[in-house]
Amino acid sequence: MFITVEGVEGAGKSTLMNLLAREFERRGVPFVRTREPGGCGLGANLRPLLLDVSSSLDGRAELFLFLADRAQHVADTIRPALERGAWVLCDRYADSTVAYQGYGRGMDVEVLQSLNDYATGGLWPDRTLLLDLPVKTGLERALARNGREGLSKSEGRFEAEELAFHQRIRKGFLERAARWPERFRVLDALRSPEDLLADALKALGSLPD
Ligand code: Z5A
Repeated sequence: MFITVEGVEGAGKSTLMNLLAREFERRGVPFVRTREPGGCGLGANLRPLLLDVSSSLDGRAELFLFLADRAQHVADTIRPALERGAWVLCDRYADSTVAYQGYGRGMDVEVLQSLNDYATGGLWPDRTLLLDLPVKTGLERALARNGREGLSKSEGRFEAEELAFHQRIRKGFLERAARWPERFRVLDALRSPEDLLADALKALGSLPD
């Protein structure tokens, strides 16, 4: 089972991933936890280029770096895990490319859909948990977390975008969820982490107890 967690900045994806991972361990479910960008060796090298505020990437160059990361990630990590019967829990994946580079940066979303197909060999998640909340709340949460944890501002290239950029991304995610209702589950990210975990487990359905 291939599960992705998506959403705007500060929606709570990492927090939910932590809780889900703990729950999978408790239930003895074999799983691999991973993320994009940076879930494989190539991605770890690309991540600073993609997120560093000081890198001035052309939009198309940015797109192909995300796609290169994804192609390698699928080949090295995701497909092998699925083939040996493990669950894969991935923080962001192909829907982020359509939301950010498509709705956010204005690239053609149907072209991006095809490029994602090509990069992944047609591998789409079985279930996508979309954590939805007003973008202002998400950005406030992300900023507060960065301040508290003293995180480097060098990873803030996307956070630094204007509010309208993030609003287009939220809209993009929601449109995708409406287009593929069998794959997506939209979760209210304003709920507490514990309530969100319960919602997520319900949305996943077939986990052993
Ligand atoms: N990107 C792209 O453009 N194209 C692509 O194809 C891909 C990605 C794959 C990756 O950044 C960036 O790359 C991303 C999109 C772009 N944009 N940015 N930035 P990243 O991996 O560094 O970060 P992220 O994926 O965006 O995660 P995030 O926004 O930094 O955070 P999060 O994981 O969603 O949230 P969190 O860290 O779990 O929580 C944030 C804070 O809120 C924290 O203090 C929590 O304690 C708090 N929190 C969490 N949940 C709750 C609830 N339920 N209630 C209250 N407070 C909460």
